[in-house]
Amino acid sequence: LGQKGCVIWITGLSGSGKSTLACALSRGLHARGKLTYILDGDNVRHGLNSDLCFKAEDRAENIRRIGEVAKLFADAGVICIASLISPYRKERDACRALLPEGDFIEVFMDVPLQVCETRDPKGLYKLARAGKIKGFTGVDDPYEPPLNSEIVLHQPEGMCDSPTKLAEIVISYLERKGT
Ligand code: GGZ
Repeated sequence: LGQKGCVIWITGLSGSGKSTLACALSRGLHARGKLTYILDGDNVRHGLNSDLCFKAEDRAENIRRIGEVAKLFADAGVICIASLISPYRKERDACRALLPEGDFIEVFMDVPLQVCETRDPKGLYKLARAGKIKGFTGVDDPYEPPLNSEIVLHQPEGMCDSPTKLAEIVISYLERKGT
C-alpha cells in the first residue's frame, strides 16, 4: 500500500508533444497501478488560471501556481504530471525547489522550433507569424531551454518515436530511481 508522490514537469515549445506525452505517461503509470494527475497549462488556464494571459509576469504566475498545486498533489502521494511550456528557467527552478531532492523530474521536449512550427497542430504558429498573435513562444517570445533536466527527449524530427515509447523512457527512469 502507499505510493510516494512526485512531480514530472514536462517543458517545451507549443507543439512539441507535451500533452501527448503527459497522456501516454499517465496511461503507462496507471497500467502499473500508480495514481497520477495531469496539470496541463492549456487546461488549467481555463479554470484556476483563467485570470492570466501570456505576458511575462502572467506566464511566471501560471508556472508558480501550477508548481504549488503540483506540490500539493505530490504531498498527497500522487504522481503529478505538469505539462506547460514554462519558458523561464528561474520559475521552473523555483517549482523544483518546492519539492524534496529527487521528487521533481524535469522532462525537456527537445524539438526544434521549425519542427513544431511545421506541425502547427492548432494553427497558432501561422497566426503568430502573421502577427495575429503577439508574444508567441519561439516566434517573438523567449524559451529558455533547461540546462540540467533529468530527462531530455531529443527529437530532431519531432515525435517519430511513439508517445508510448517516450513514456517508457520516463517510466524506466522512475523505476530506476525507485518511484
Ligand atoms: C505560447 C500560446 C500563446 C502564446 C496561446 N505563446 O500548443 P498549445 O497552444 O495547446 O499550448 C499553448 C498554450 C500555452 O500555455 P502554457 O500555460 O503552457 O504556457 S506558459 O507555460 O508559457 O504559461 C498554446 C496556447 O496556450 N497559446 N497563446 N502567446 N502559447
